[in-house]
Amino acid sequence: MNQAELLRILASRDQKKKSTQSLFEQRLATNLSLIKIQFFSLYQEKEHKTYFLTLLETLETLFKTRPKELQNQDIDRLNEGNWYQSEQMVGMQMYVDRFNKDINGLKEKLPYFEDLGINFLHLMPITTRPSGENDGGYAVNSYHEIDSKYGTKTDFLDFTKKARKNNMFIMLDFVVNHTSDEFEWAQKAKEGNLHYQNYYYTYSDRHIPDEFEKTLPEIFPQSAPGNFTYNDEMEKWVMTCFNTYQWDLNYRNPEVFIEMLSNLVGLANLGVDVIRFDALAFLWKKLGTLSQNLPEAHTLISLFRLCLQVVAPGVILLAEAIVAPRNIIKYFGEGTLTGNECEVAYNASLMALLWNSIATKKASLLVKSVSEIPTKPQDATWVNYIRCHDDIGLGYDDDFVRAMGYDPTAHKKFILNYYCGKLEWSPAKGLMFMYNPKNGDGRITGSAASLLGLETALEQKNDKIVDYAITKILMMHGIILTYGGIPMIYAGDEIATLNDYSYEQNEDHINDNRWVNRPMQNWNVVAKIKTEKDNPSTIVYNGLKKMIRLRKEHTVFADTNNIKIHGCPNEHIFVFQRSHEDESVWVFSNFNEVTETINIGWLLSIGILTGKNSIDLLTGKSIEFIQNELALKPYEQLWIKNI
Ligand code: OTU
Repeated sequence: MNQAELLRILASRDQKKKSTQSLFEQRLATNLSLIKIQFFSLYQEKEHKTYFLTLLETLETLFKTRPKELQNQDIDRLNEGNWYQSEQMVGMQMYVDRFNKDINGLKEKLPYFEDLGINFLHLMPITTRPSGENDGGYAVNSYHEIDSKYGTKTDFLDFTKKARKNNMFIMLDFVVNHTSDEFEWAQKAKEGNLHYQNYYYTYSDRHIPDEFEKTLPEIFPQSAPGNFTYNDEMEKWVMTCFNTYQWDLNYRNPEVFIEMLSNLVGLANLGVDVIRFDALAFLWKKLGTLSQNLPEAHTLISLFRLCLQVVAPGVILLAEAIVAPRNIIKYFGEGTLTGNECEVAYNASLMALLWNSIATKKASLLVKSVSEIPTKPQDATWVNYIRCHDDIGLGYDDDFVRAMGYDPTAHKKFILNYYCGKLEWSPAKGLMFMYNPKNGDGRITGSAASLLGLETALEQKNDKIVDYAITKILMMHGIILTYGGIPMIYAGDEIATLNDYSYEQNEDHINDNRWVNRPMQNWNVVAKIKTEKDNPSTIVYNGLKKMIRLRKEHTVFADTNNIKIHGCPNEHIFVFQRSHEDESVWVFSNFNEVTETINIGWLLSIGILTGKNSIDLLTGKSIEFIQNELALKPYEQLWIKNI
């Protein structure tokens, strides 16, 4: 079957030819040959021809379901170019219920976002889920039925409509790797329906599961060891890489792909601008491998992207690939078959390296790692963040750690000890997440403020450490606001929220200490911002608000791959430069708890003008040199610009 043949099949259908119909045909024709190559590279042509025809029919049906207003927006977005790279983008992530009760409660808070300068929201899952443990909604019972605790579909459609009017962008998750064990397919599978058992990886005995276990790593080794769960009703083993109630979808079955494409479009049609592909590195499983980052997973993501290009081209994808630095950029489609995958990816490497720099008080590993990772494609961008709802994984490249003269295992242990209360001198207050004694791996949980020492400082009533913690919180956010990409602030961090230990009292959360960094938004603290000026929360809020404003005022902060990392001779100081045409801004961050200096000669060598010819945008003051040295106070940050 060739492309012309397929187009003929489509054209021969009894369809009224409207202008939207020709739009569909045009988009399909543009993407068809790639879609076809990729589809048949995953699913053998001989056996799966009819599925391909089903896919084409599905695309046409889906195209018709796209609301007119969103279709028009798609066209505007295509004309607009890469809107997501703009310096105007500033994001915040939140659980709708923990932020302000429900969708309508969230809508009431639009003025809060406007005050701070937020124009992009990542809402954690809001669709139906099992009533007990549900991984914060990442165990989905449906892909677009809104859970009644958040409101109704109408509430959400109203919300996205209002958001669009206010130039607010919305991101929702597409939990693409698994469904809950209560999802309709899982229920049918449990009833013995073989057709639906084939939507998951199900096995009647341990033979294949045991083979898989030889190479599959464990994601939640403490709370959900192993990667298979026995289901009594089905009397079969089912693959569950995450929690026991999250069943991995079997994308070797083309029907799963086609159905999930419809689910994806359903999500897009709610008026969502960015779709976060959750755990996408895990999409393809293969015996004898780690079953992460496999080429077939990339092809699958690319297929989703190309199909969405036909139906909803204004919607972009975010890759949640918390994997090794070199593997992350592949999710931009770099070096893969078509180059079409996600427009945005989490900068998990930067995130982990920033926490490394806080613990070591040095920027050296950060500088080495970010300078040696290949540049991302021109049209792609990062989500830069310091904290999210998950744990912090120590995704450092061991070769770089060795190059710094550290032993990777000992170094990992040091970082875990620093953050998880094992070092007396460390002000950080975090928890160990999913420690695996088999290999010494562990991850870290805790809120930004607690990890940066605010909780300890307040307990000790130590003003100096309180000041340091506040400065660190602002410095870390200053980096994600200027680094290049969309900064994503975790709700609560803008008011320096501490760890929330109440999860220990909740039986659905007790086994998952990520809940320590998923606090309820404290509106009492917010109410005091106007009156209590010296409060750490107020200082952080106002500091962030100012940095956000400054970001938006300078086009250098739009992401055009215009970043240059400088290896500062002072290893405690992280320096990078953002440039656009004749304008440059250099961001300096001191990771040490003492004052650090840099010689004027080095500043001149990277283009900074001296003699009152440069200013710090944050204070508006000119840069002072004392005896030919620039001094940065503990955790101080400068945004230097020549005038
Ligand atoms: C994602 O994260 C979500 O962000 C988590 O909240 C979910 O629990 C999970 O998927 C399952 O849906 O395991 O600890 O290596 O780190 O994809 C976080 C990648 C997670 C994983 C990441 C996953």
